[in-house]
Amino acid sequence: MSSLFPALTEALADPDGTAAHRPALRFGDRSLTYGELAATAAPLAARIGEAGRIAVWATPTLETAVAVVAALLAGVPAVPLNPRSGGSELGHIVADSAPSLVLAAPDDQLPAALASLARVDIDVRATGPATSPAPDARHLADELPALVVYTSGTTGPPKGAVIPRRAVATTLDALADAWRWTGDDVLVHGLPLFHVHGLILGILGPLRRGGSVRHLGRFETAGVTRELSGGATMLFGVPTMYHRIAESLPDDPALAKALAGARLLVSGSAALPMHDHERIARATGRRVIERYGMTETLMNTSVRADGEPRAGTVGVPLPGVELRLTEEDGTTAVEAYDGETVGEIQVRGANLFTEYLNRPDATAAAFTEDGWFRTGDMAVRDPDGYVRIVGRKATDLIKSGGYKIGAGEIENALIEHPGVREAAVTGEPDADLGERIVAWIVPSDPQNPPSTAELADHVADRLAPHKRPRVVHHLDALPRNDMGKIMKRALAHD
Ligand code: MCA
Ligand code: AMP
Repeated sequence: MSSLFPALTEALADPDGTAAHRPALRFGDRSLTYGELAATAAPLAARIGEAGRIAVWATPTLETAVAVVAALLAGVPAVPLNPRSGGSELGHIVADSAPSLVLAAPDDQLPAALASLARVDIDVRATGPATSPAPDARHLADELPALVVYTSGTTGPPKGAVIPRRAVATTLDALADAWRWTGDDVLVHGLPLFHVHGLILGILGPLRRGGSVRHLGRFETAGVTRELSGGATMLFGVPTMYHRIAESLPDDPALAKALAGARLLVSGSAALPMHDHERIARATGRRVIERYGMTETLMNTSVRADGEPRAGTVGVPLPGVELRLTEEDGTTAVEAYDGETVGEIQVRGANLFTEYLNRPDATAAAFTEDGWFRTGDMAVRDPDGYVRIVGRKATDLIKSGGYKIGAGEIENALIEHPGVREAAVTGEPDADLGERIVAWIVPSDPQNPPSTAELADHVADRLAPHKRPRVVHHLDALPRNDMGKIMKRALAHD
């Protein structure tokens, strides 16, 4: 396949050319031009070129961006790790993905779960011969994995979605078409770099266009104001970020002015509530547009830059994405475009992942016989094709802060606490997070139940802080049906 990053290839070929001097990445006060990125990523690529698969300690820093670009230049699949992951989650990901080494910034302290891996430090100031590592063409074939991104299911530990190079290229080019996204755009965001949204869209997206990205390190409205008033043209965020923006707007005219001047404000990873859409539109005169994607499919639909920014919808299928709604049987297509017939969204196209690593069973279950991927998201279609997501099939998947979290993985972690005899986890509406995680536990000793903080720390230490329960209810017993299955709907309505 041709280069994923033409501007970088150009900078490699001509280190003194115009392309080489264009800004590529900025994190705080550290930045790299395309020439500098080429000069630091190419030697790193040469160094890791023989590795089978590499892990990247994916802090929100320049180092992570350089590491992933180096892996892509080398044709070596990268597994981004959440640096806040707890021991059992990291242990699972490392055992499952079996990387041969981990790339980290020189001063990163790596946890015990990574102790068995060889470590290569990422030195963003190191330069080598500005030549391409010229990896074997075999390594750069379309179907070969670019990234393995771990994503939660309803039960069990996260699964590694294997994302091939063609899916990355396809999705980014489809978004370029939908958003009129060019090398002149300057993106600002504060998303984590171990998921599709922050890493593929937020870092690889600008690099594929030959444009630039300014990462905020951590999301803050002050950073959004600063960057959008200082030349940035686009903002990406999850609904929680737009909610916080909407909350700040009444007292922050500079933020309103900065947003009003942006070319495109894009929200994704979960539904942006209508109330936040309206508050932002009123204060800035600008509409946030939504796009809909998934780790396994990358991006499926979007409101187009030249289309009607219809709030409450995720727009229309992107170029090259086949989208259908199906009836309960999962195979009969819903023909209606009436804004009310609900069906499961299924998609096909070059934007899709190839498989779940080491999980042929899960991969097979995710596709229909004729190759449609079952998203589990439920939607209706307006007469002109705009898609409205109305819910999801599995109640055991929770979206909190834009992170997908499986109830089962939290239940398994809670049960490991000596003070917990039984546990069930649900999501409930939360104005800031979309949904908050609620744990329903039967304590081992009803007189002395573990505190909410203790259970939150327990889950954060094993899994990740964003998976911690925010509310804990104590019960004498979990409601079960005749088969012994926990009746979660009864819990949520208590
Ligand atoms: C709190 N913290 C703890 C504990 N409690 N740490 C350890 N143990 C505890 N018990 C820490 C947290 O780590 C964090 O640290 C701080 O306290 C506050 O945490 P929290 O309140 O949970 O979150 P927040 O900082 O308020 O974060 C809100 C957020 C975040 C910034 C919106 O949720 C976020 O970044 N979401 C993005 C999710 C995302 O990118 N999803 C994409 C996947 P500290 O303050 O130091 O940080 S979906 C996707 O990719 C698909 C393809 C798509 O469609 O996009
Ligand atoms: P993840 O598995 O973490 O990649 O999250 C993918 C899921 O996020 C999808 O299956 C949807 O449920 C949800 N999602 C992503 N974008 C949107 C959106 N704009 N509106 C509603 N849900 C979304």
